[in-house]
Amino acid sequence: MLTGGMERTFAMIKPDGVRRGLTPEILARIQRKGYRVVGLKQMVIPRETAEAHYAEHKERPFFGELVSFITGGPVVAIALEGENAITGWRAMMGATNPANAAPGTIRADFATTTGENVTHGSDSPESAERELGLFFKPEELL
Ligand code: RTP
Ligand code: MG
Repeated sequence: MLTGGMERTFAMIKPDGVRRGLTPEILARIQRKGYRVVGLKQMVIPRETAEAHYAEHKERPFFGELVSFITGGPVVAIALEGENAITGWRAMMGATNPANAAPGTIRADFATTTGENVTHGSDSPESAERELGLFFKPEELL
């Protein structure tokens, strides 16, 4: 097997997804795709972690709402490993706005609004490393 494109990425089931009981469905999709779960925990994100996670959006008008939403209930934080996992997981999620998400993607299948769009995925290798470091200690990745 070629392993040159092996990557780790940070995936998250957002509070709306957890609240709606979508965790098993989303984990099943990850398993069927063939990614390896190398870290997983259900947690309420501390405000400081949420602000750091979404720091790129600090000046955007929706930042306050975004931080309130993401800290407003438990999430499932997941470290995924697989061939091209960063872009592959983003492809499984679909576009940020569910109205633009391709059929069969998580956001097309389970979400109706941009604000509450069920999952998160790192958008680059740099983001993946940064976000995995925010949510997991090295010894939690197995
Ligand atoms: P994410 O970071 O959560 O995986 O989503 P993304 O890359 O597809 O989208 P991004 O541009 O990074 O935006 C982060 C999250 O902010 C919320 N958002 N709200 N009201 C709005 O116009 C707006 N725009 C973005 C969404 O929850 C989006 O996932
Ligand atoms: Mg993003």
